[in-house]
Amino acid sequence: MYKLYYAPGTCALASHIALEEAGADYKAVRLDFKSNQQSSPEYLAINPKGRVPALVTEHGVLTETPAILAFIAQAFPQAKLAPLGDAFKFAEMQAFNSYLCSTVHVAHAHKMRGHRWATEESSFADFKRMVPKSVGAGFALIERNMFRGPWVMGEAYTICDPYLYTLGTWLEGDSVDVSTLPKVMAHRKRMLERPAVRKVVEAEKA
Ligand SMILES: N[C@@H](CCC(=O)N[C@@H](CS)C(=O)NCC(=O)O)C(=O)O
Repeated sequence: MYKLYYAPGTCALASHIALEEAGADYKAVRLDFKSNQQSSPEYLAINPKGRVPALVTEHGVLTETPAILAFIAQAFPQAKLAPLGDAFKFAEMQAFNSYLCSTVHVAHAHKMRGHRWATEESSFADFKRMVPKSVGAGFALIERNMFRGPWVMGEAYTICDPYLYTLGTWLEGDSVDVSTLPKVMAHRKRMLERPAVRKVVEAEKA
């Protein structure tokens, strides 16, 4: 059985949804960020990065959302969560997820985690002020150039969809004007029509 370490409201939601969509046998293990459980010696022994998600598999522990999502898609081919037989399409999907991981998520992190990049209090305030603009720019590009519809990659639902959905749930908190993102917002709604998505969202709330 797989074990997914997560915390509510985090990027781990994407992997959680993908496991559910894949019909995987898994257990979701919640970490309490308020008590900094992600930095406890017990968790650092599992994931020395001190972050979620971490997926414990029979082969070892996987971290980094794009890697976990690609693993799930390949480990459960019957779930059809990726174009497994097409190297170019698979790479396009990875390009989308890499953009979310390395650009959009990192822009968002400047709101709460400024200490990763600076020491001055004034820098943190500046980082925070920039978030609506930097996260907004990432999503504007997705809205304008990257999102195909009705799913991220077009007609087929892929592992890009739970990831976009997850980062999309942060938009209002990041003070991004969501009225400028009609496709992204319609996608967010469309995702909630999927039983697996609703199940995981409810489970993370409980
Ligand atoms: N690049 C990683 C980022 C993981 C990450 O930063 N996770 C956040 C939650 S969204 C976290 O665990 N933060 C805890 C901390 O910084 O202490 C991924 O995509 O999986």
